[in-house]
Amino acid sequence: MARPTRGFVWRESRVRASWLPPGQHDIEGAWPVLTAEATPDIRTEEWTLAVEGLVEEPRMWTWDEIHVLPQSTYSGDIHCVTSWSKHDVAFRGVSIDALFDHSRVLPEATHVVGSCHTGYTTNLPLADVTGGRAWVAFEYRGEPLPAAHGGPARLLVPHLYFWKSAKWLTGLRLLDHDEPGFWERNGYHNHGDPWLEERYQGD
Ligand SMILES: Nc1nc2c(c(=O)[nH]1)N[C@H]1C(S)=C(S)[C@@H](COP(=O)(O)O)O[C@H]1N2
Ligand SMILES: [Mo]
Repeated sequence: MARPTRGFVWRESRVRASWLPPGQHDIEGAWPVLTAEATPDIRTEEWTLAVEGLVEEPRMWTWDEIHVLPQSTYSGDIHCVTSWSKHDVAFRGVSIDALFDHSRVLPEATHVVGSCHTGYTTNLPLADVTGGRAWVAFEYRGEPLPAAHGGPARLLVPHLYFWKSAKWLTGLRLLDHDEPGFWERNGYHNHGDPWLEERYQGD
């Protein structure tokens, strides 16, 4: 009778799941809070998001206005540079494409800087936030995004390390050059692709 031995089970548990990028482990049910600042208390009535810089129509969105835009869901995984990954998350929000359709990005724009209520910033190539790969997310599993996780709304760029997903997002600024953000100026990789292990400067 082919019953798995202890040794068999031991080896199986060390087979890395295919959804995990190199050097990452599964955090399973948990969702750690990683915040450099104190969690701000932002009421939706006072929430705004600016889309500015190299766009034809700079625009400040209120909570009600952004909720008129088409919504979409990201179902997939997230990867923190500190090595935890979370499988099968489900965020809902408005794609950055939907915001940019409205503001019409100028042809010279190449990069975006996301900024936060707290002063935290992160930089991204324009190509990484367009094409249905980035959102302003305001729901997690059908519930309002908790404040500790960036609520009322955060940037979500799940194909890059999670530090790019700026919590308490207040603005997206389009630039014709790159402008490293908070962690990018402090030793972290400028791009942050988990599949290429772009963790630190020089990786
Ligand atoms: N404003 C702000 N956004 C932030 C951070 C932060 O410290 N401040 N931390 C980043 C990092 S390193 C990670 S891993 C994720 C953590 O999000 P979570 O606390 O919801 O897990 O948020 C990112 N966005
Ligand atoms: Mo992180």
